[in-house]
Amino acid sequence: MTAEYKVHGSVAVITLANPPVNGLGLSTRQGIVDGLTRANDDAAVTSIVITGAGGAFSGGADIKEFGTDKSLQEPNLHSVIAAVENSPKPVVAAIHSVCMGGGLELALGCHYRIAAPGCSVALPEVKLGILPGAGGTQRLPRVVGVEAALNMIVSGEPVKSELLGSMPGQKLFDKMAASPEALAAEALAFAQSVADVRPMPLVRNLPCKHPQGDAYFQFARNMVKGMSKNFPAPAKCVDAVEAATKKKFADGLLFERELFINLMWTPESRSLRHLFLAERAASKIPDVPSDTPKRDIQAVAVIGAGTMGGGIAMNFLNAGIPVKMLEMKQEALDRGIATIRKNYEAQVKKGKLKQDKYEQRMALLSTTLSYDDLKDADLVIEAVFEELGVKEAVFKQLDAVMKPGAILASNTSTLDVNKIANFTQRPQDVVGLHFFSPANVMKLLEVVRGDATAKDVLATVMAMAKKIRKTAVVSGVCDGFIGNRMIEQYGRQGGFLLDEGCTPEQVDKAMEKFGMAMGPFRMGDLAGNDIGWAIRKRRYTEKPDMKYSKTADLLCEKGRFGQKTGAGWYDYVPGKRDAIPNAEVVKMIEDHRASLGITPRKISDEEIVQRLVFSLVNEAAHILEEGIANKASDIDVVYIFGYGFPVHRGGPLNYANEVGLFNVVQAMNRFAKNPLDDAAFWKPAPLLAKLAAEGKAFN
Ligand code: T1G
Repeated sequence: MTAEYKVHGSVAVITLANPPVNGLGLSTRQGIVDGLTRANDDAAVTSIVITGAGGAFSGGADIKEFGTDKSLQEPNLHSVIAAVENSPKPVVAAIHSVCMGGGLELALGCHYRIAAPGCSVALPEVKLGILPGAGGTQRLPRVVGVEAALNMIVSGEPVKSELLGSMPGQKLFDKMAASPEALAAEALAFAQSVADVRPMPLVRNLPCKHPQGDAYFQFARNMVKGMSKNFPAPAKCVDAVEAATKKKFADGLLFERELFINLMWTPESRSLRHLFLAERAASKIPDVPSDTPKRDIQAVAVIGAGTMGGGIAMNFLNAGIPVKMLEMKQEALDRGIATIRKNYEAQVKKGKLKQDKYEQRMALLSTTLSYDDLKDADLVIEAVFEELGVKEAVFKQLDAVMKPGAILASNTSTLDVNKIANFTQRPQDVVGLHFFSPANVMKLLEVVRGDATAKDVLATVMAMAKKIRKTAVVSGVCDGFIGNRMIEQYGRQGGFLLDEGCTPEQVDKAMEKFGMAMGPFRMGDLAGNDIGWAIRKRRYTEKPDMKYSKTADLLCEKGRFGQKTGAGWYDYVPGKRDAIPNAEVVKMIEDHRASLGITPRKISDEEIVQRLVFSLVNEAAHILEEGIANKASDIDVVYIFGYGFPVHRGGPLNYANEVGLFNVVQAMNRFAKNPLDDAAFWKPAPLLAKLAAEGKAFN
């Protein structure tokens, strides 16, 4: 049982013990009910305390149980809370560290609550596309007030216990413990002190009103509408809290339950729950045990003070880790430092960073022109020009000066990490750390595992990624790793669509309506069309039979590289990012189409979305088959955190599962019949074909 029972004098203590966060899974729920029964059957016991072992009171319902019978099996959370409220002896919740979701709802069902300071208190269900489903929307407004409760429920953000405990008129906490260490003893004393108090207080019996209810909830609906594009849950949170002010408690509970169950089955909630677990699963590498010893990273060196090098350095400075930057010339160093300063000063100006924090971070940054000065760094990250010869020179120098055990990382976005590792005598210490631009902003980090990369190096960089607040995904070595390899197919489809009759604007609008942060052509203009041009030029020699539209090359031959040249697929006004359609570009596309003898056809948004997204899916299936990615959910994480794939779709493979792999393959078979497309590419990857034939999904 994942709940322990122990009697201290006349107080029975039920301790939730379901690591890591005391999720209220079936076994824990059963343990609470059994503990209550034992306590109420024991004449020597006069009051009861419920608390949590380890680093949490409770992180809420067990997310891993969602969608399984266990999550609904009795005693479900409603029944547990009813058992607490109906206990003939008073039940005191002693909360600390983390009290979230169903954990807070359990505490709200108790007769009393005592909290340690520093506890994060939240109802974060909205972040999973649902709403509190065990009375949170009905009880929380009764103890902290309607507006504070609605803010917490719609935002899902944690509030510190001491702040809630100091709110005038609050009834959430009957007592604040002096400290987390004092909580246990104070809870026992408090439980003894209320043993004979009758009637025992119940949150459900408290009134719940708002003086200007209709006006306030109308205001709340307007506010929520703006923030919840693509997500139904926030608006339902408002409905549920409004019900608390208008319905009897029991009716409000039923109304909440109905909203909860409906939201649970929305694709948006499935996507959010998938991503919650996917992001955490990404840090687990199948053949690298979680207890693998990690190397100590106290000092970092960055080679190259350009855009990437500067952004990479900032991540470590932000985490309080000293960085030494190396360049070939002083003026390059000066430029790099100036850019870092400019970035921080912009944050200070916006009030996102305090001046003293900015100065602390800059104090951790030093520069040098000499490799010898890097020898004490524990990790060095190379961010120089993307050319193998340049990397070779750098890694040979690093191999000569870096201390034994230092980790040598390359920020390469396409080059072969095995080749780079073999420029050194220590390939086991070499790894790829592919940051995404802007490196100090984008959360995604592709950790590229070379054939020789040591397991402790992987464990170290995965832990380091969490420390610098990156979401890291392990990739094997191939051209483009996971994200860029897939985006190349996505870009190819975009080109074919132009040849067949679309304008850049039509394709972009279709993808932005699907939910992409940016369509492929606006994204090309942002990243620089010359990057794709360079890759295609390489492809034309490496893979001469790979089919490409020539339109993008025609655009680049005009020097239209995108925002950085003021014009690309679209025109740009200096200082603004608005993409302004350009008639000449459209004419260039039409003329090129005519030169190919193609009669343009009207292409639906649905076909645009399917060809672009399913091209990602098919390439991803190959990546999985080849073992480049460890699991399907890792690929979704890459696309959500690195390429602006819509969160409410859960990632390309989650989306394919929602469409149904049978339907994905059917669509691909249709695309393969299009003579202007690439039939060979649309042959379903064997893994995809197998899953579709078996009626299965990417797991
Ligand atoms: N259920 C199951 N596992 C959970 C969990 C949960 N609620 N919360 C965290 N974990 C696991 C997580 O998967 C990871 O596992 C480990 O704990 C550490 O997580 C009826 C229905 C609690 C603030 O949404 O916000 O109650 O990877 O890396 O940074 O109304 O986890 O080690 O195997 O995030 O210290 C509502 C979600 C549920 C809270 C801790 N509760 N969790 O953060 O660690 S719905 C939530 C968090 C609900 C009721 C409804 C955070 C945390 P692994 P971590 P952390």
